[in-house]
Amino acid sequence: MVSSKKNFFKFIAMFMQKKYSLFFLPITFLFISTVVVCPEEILIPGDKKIEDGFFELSNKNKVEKELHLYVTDGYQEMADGELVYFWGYTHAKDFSDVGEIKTKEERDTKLLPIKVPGDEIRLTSGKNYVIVLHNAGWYETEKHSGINHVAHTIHFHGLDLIPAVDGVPNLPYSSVFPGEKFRYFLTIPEDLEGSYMGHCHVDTTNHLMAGLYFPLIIQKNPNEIYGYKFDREYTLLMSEVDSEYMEMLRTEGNIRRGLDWKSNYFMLNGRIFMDNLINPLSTINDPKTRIVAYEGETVLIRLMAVGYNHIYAWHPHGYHGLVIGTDGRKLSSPYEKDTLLIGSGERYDILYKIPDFSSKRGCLSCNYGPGISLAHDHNMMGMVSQGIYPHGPQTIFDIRQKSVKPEK
Ligand SMILES: [Cu+2]
Repeated sequence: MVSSKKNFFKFIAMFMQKKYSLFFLPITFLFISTVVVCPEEILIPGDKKIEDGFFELSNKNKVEKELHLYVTDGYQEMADGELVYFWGYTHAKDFSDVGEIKTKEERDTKLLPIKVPGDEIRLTSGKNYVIVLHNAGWYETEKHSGINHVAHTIHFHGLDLIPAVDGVPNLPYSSVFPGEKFRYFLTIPEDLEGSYMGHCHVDTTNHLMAGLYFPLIIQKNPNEIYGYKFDREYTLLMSEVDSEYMEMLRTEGNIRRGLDWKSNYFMLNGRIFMDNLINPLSTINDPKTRIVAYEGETVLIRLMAVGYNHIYAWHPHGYHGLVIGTDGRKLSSPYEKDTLLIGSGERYDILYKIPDFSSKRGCLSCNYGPGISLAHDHNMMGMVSQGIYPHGPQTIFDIRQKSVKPEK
């Protein structure tokens, strides 16, 4: 090896004495810097090496859980009766492995229908996880649609991971094509907690906006975050969709029309509010979106946003929330807000203390007590899905008396 290196440099020296060496000089240096200076190994080691390193780092060889996520397409009914074509992360019961999906029949029998956003994933600090992404393929598209063979990834938004499991295509791994799968090895640090998201990072304008996102929660202890205790928690993910653009993807699949996107639905946990209060698909009739609490309790809201260009303005009537964390970090100086702007990718952890009405009512008109009050997007564009007010990201705080038995 030593002698071959010697010969190599001897050859370069001889070459440099030739007249035409000036012409080749830049190429020569480029060659030398590539072969001699850069390491022979590729930047990121292969899948097996990542796995070995993962187990070595984890120090226990123990995986807390292996979760299987499947990407496919489908329809979601909105509260105004419209069926919107979406892409989504879904799964089988308990996120178990049901193998590769090859037909629509297999998909519909083995997997839950897609939901936008995808179901929340909750991981525990200090544990190891393997998340397996399966591309289950498209089954609702026109045959000639340009999206029939697209690939996907999972980007764990906010977790600051190494490139190998960061979900950016070809950095260094190819994204996951129909029929393929990919394993993401995650070691969650002991000191990490908070609110995060997962989303696809392939052709992100199309894949993210089409519905490929889900809330990801890192929890140290139940009913506690950043040292604060709470009684109940709600994850509220605000997002937008252009149902006409989605229909274009389904039929034609021209992914180069990203700038044509014009959202006509603004959603809270994938739903819109309806003025018909008993509409079962409305935000307020979803137990994950209607904020129910009892006098004297503390409620944590994990607010998240996914968007094209909409900035949401989260505004609960009657309550100032204490913002204690953002983007997976504890705030050293928490602050109170009744209107909180949130843009695509951001997360806020907000505590709402519901006073005990009987002992802490401050004034006759203060809205602290049992009853219902509104919470909505104060960016008015968001409050007009399909052009109709108040069909947007709006829900209610439903505060109940202590004497009524709480439903945990
Ligand atoms: Cu994707």
